Amino acid sequence: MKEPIYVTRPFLPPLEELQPYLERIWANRQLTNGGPFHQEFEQALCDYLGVEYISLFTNGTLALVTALQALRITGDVITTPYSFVATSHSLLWNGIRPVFVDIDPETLNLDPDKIEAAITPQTTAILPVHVYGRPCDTQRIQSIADIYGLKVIYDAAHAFGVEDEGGSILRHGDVSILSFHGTKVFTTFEGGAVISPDAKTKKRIDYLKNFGFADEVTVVAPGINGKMNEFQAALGLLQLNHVDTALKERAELDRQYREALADIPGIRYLTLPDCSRRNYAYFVIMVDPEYPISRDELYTRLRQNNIFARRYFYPLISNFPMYRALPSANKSNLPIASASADRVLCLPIYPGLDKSALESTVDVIRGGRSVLLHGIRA
Ligand code: T4K
Repeated sequence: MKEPIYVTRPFLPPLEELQPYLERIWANRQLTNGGPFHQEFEQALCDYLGVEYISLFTNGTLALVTALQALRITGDVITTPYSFVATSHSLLWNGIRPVFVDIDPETLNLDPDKIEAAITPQTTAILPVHVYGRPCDTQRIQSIADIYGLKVIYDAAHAFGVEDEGGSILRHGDVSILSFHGTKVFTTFEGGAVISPDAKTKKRIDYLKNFGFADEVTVVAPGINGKMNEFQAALGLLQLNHVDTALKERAELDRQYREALADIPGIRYLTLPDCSRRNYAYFVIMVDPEYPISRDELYTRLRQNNIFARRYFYPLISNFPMYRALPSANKSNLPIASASADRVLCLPIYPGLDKSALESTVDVIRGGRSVLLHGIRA
């Protein structure tokens, strides 16, 4: 049996590079609660990403839940159904009602043309996602938010290192959140962060992630435990030494896929996002109706060949039981998101993916065509 080829694999630096970090943790015995690695990693990340205020979290979901708390978001929030379920779950965890708005067919991000029609007196914020690390139309979203007095919280879980002409895309909106999960381009195994625009917001978020403690005897809010521990922070510092090399490798794999898949009828890949620095977090294809077999048949065919592509993001969030009764979850309100969820397939892309694995993936996709030519369905 061939080695499985997964949609992603974490990039792990040489094990011996971890040793000195572990020795420091063992020596000073500060394991969590804002220890030295936590402080160092927060600063190093600010420098790397080109932002001023970062609060580290134990994962991206708690970062998002806490960011919404910190901004005191209530009522209804406009968001995309085309994302990982944590995006909408963070709203429910805050007693907020998600209002789903359709996506743009090119970027697969929230369609700014459709946001205004969904705003009501209950709307307090917009929660867009830079899906696959492809920047949202941040200018249009901000101008709508300004007109209607709404906050903007960016779920930037996929967008580590992405920049537009003005710098990091994490600077947009009222806050942005990142995920450093093991499946992400930059990982601390589990981990996340909130990027704030000013010291005041960061301070409030830092209270909230530490039970609401302002000092040893003062609790200013019903906070949660969202703290990143020293081991995670050490992993982050170590990863930062290698992230540029990892992103370069991803860029090369992305280029190879584009070249290899260019002439397969019915297979369409997304155009490169329009930004000055990309992170190549996912390689996304759409299996269109002219492709001889369905998306799900291709997905199964890849699995039969030990290639574990993923249907991110199918089903749509709006189809899950806790959301589907919402009026905005109706399929007729979300035609582009529904069609995209039915066609999408994310192909394996990660540093260390060897050329032969990429070629096998492309061969199976090409095979879908020859299968039809020979009159056999997968
Ligand atoms: N917002 C958005 C837009 C998100 O995409 C996410 C997370 C969040 C918010 C929340 O952030 P976190 O709270 O997670 O920090 C994964 C991840 O669990 C999730 O972090 C991620 N998005 C989502 C898109 O994908 P699964 O269930 O698809 O992962 P899993 O375990 O099936 O892994 C996929 C493949 O990756 C495996 O087939 C093999 C490989 N893998 C995975 C892990 C965990 C490894 O090689 N090593 C590993 O340790 O959800």
